[in-house]
Amino acid sequence: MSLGLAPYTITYFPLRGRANTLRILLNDQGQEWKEIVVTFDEWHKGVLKASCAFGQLPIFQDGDLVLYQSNAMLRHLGRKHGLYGKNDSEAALIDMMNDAAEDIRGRYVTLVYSNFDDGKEEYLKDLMIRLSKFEAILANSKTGFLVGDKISFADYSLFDILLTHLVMRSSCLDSFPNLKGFVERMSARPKIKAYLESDAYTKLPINGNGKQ
Ligand code: GTB
Repeated sequence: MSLGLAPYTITYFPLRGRANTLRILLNDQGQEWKEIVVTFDEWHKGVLKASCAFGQLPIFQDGDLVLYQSNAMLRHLGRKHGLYGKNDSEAALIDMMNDAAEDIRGRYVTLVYSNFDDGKEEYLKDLMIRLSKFEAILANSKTGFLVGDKISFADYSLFDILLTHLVMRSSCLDSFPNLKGFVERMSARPKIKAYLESDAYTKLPINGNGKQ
């Protein structure tokens, strides 16, 4: 994972958070990368934050290219590793799927960092509506992927956000057989399976405030 010749570097907190989809994708694609772990103490000194384009982590480096914004990183890897569909129409649909997964993630982050204990039950009700939309999309998929006949970066995004919500409420997919099947298939991909069983995954909290 972090050999000297790794072309990629992820700089992030010791969290799953916004780096986990990237790590799942890179593992599944057999890529190597280096991790630079930033402690919260280091971050609060403010020097690194001031140097970040938008004042936030993660940072993703691909040689001389330095990226901020986790979804731009996913799209970059999508383009580089054949995870962005086979034509412009599929690419547009993959963007759409990733944006819908991001809508869920954004709401999740707001809940976790602002109103977790009081807002959780209301949040889960809304989540069910959002998940039902993905359930219908997968029910219509002939391949089990969100778009086309091949995995895309949006599949990794959806998978990660589903794993996160299974931690929050282990029954959240019980009425969504297609989403359940999707999680099972993604989890069984050999490199993803190995990653999900590794300390690199199991020992990291999802969020920085102990909520999950
Ligand atoms: N839009 C940016 C991106 O996608 O990269 C958002 C980046 C961001 O929110 N970074 C946060 C940060 O740097 C850490 S991720 N905070 C420090 C600061 O602002 O000073 C927080 C987080 C935790 C867990 C999830 N999750 O589970 O999905 C998502 C985000």
